[in-house]
Amino acid sequence: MHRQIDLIGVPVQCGAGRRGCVMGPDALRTAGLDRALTALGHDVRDLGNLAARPRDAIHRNPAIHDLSEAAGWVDTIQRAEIAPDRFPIFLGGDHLMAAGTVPAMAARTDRPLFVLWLDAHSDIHTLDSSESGNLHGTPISYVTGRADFTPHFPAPAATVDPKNVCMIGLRSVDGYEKQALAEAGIDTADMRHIDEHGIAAPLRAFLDRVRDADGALHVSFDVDFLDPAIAPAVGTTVPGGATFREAHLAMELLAESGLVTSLDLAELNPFLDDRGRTATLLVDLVSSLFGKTVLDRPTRSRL
Ligand code: HAR
Ligand code: MN
Ligand code: MN
Ligand code: MN
Repeated sequence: MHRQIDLIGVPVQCGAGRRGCVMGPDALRTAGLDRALTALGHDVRDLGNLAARPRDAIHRNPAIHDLSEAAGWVDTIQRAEIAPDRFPIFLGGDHLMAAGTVPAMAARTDRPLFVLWLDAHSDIHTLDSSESGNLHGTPISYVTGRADFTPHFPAPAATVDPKNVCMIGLRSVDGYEKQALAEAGIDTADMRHIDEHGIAAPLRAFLDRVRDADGALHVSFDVDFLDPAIAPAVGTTVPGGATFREAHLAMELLAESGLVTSLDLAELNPFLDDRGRTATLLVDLVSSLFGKTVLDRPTRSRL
């Protein structure tokens, strides 16, 4: 499928506990994301980076840091002009970016928005429950509307039904988050599930749901979804992540589905990379998501 793609840099780093994600968009550019997509026959524009102005915000939880800057980013991303007919790839930036991109994508479409959250973490803390104070651990609560983040953050431009969120790759979920996931009715496949059933089973089941609902699908890809042995450039590595093969299979199934309408590449911290190998791997995975294959095969649309 030929796509019209916009690359949009979102160099937010204040949501993470360590600095470096500010360089993420440029590392993805340096690794050749635009060239790889162009070589696959897509039409690619690089729209450069967004820039945020802080909006005044303070919160009673003393752990929360950089709230004003974070609120500025969430506001800026949701106000960004995003072409309705093109496929945006948001180049992060830490995962706080999703508090901007997901509401923006939900507001952009008339169809129900579904979110595939590929991550070691569930990022479902609230401003009150966060113990680390790292706001990249909170976007799911904000975008589903399960917690009110106003007046600190702007009200989300649109929210996502938590039942339309599927998380794959989980392996670092604390007690608060475990309960929140269950209460919200979020679809989850943790690493044990993947070990037992493979990555294709939960992903295909979710894609069937998206198709049946005629939904739009936003994929939010956190680099720590991947095993740290293949993707060291992330501040919050957790052992036991998705392998090279599992990640490629997931991208190929997503490509085959034809359902994906937008993508986040989150948490790449080039300061921690090993000669650009994580950024290069991401470009390769995105290529698979945009149609790169080994051999052609008859499309299998349903299980
Ligand atoms: N639950 C932890 C916290 O609140 C982990 C934060 C999330 N880290 C990420 N996001 N990299 O996926 O701090
Ligand atoms: Mn995350
Ligand atoms: Mn994570
Ligand atoms: Mn099915």
